[in-house]
Amino acid sequence: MRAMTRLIIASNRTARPGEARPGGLAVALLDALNDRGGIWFGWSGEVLERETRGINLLVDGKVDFALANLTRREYEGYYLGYANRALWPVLHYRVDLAEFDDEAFSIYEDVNRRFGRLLAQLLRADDLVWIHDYHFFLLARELRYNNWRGPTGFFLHIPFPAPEVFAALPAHVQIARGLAEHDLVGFQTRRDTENFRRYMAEHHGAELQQDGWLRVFGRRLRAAAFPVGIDPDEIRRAATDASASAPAERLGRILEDRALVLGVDRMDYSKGLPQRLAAFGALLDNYDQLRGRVSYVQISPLSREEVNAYADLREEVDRLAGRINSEHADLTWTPIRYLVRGYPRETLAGLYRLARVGLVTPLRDGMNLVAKEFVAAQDPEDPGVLVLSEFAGAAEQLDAALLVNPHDVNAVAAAIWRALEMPADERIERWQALDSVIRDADVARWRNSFLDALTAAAAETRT
Ligand code: GDG
Repeated sequence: MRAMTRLIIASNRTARPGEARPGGLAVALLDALNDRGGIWFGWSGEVLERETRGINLLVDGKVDFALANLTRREYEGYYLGYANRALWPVLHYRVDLAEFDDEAFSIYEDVNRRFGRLLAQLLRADDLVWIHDYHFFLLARELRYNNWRGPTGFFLHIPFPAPEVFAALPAHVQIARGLAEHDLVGFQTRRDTENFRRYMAEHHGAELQQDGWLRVFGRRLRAAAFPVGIDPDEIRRAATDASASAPAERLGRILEDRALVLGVDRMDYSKGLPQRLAAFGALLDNYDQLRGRVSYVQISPLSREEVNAYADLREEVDRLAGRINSEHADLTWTPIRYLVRGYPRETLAGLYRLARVGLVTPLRDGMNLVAKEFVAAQDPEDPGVLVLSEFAGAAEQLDAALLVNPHDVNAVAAAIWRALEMPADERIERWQALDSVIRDADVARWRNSFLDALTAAAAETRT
């Protein structure tokens, strides 16, 4: 019997053995690697002051972790500079926040080249290569340059914006050429997929064919949507586990009979935190009967603090939370608990379950897994209500949530009010619809459908 093809995953960060328990997505990728055997290739997380070459191999059962370090200059140019100061904002429609620096792009290119050469050395003829996310737009190009001809897929975890926005990137042509080197390019939503196809047609004369296929730059490739899912059972177990319920119970006692409104987001300008706080402020202004009856907990672990836009955001959110509290609090009630730190996964799951309302209102989001985790953690007999931004990728699937425009502060306030007042039968009905979506489109289905589509696409491009 022929051995199963090895799976090779490339992503900027990996879930290497011995690190803090990774979330559902990393576990799902690890499961696939454990099934087939393979390599997880990426950055080690180490930044070295001096030159760094080569790769560290860590072997864990059937999985090899192949990790490369970055120099300080690479970390600043590739990671902070290009990936986080140019690509992240533009792909989230924030051209206003983007910093375009030719040197940063050239370091990004160099890191993709160096990593591509390192990865090419590890590949065997019948491997299957799956590249993740915007850090590695140019990796496949380097693999091809190093004579790698095997099946190669790419998945973008963040939005692919409207063509007019994507084309603002000074290097968009190089990136388009890089993407065209894959057999399959996967996106979170149908909208992202359409944006990509329209961009390829309008800017590069791509011929758009049936079933997501396109012909461009002398190659044929397929673009399709594969919405990322979660492992609902893992979250449900965590939410009902004792270790989760202990902190949630403590919080429950502090809240007494106040309704909990919960937000959980990395501190990132894509998540719409200032708008959300303003909406909560408007809720308190507009519905006086809520005074003392509702408590909003916002958990926001810091990220990318070295990027100015993130430091500015933190200041703005600090200021807004402080102001709303000072306007509305009294001796026995603080409306907002704003926590700039992370919590263990179990604790989060317990809090999701305790919450009456889950507030997920990003201005743009590839998918948003918090929305799905919130649904999975609910008590089926007494579920909370999800208030979800129409600009999260998840809205394409979770249309039984209360969908809102996160920029419309009064409308978000009204949706929170409606969620707080919603009768049990409507809550249950909406929750059942949401739960059946997240169960059906779970993370295993995401992974398997991508890998099947990649195998099929590669077979087709080679006939
Ligand atoms: C990108 C895309 C896309 C959050 N706070 C804590 C914590 N988390 C966990 C959540 C969730 C994950 O982090 C966040 O995932 P999201 O999907 O919400 O957002 P991004 O980090 O921006 O992820 C996004 C995703 O990639 C996958 O494709 O959905 O659109 O932007 O799992 O639970 N986990 C712990 N403590 C925290 O305080 N342990």
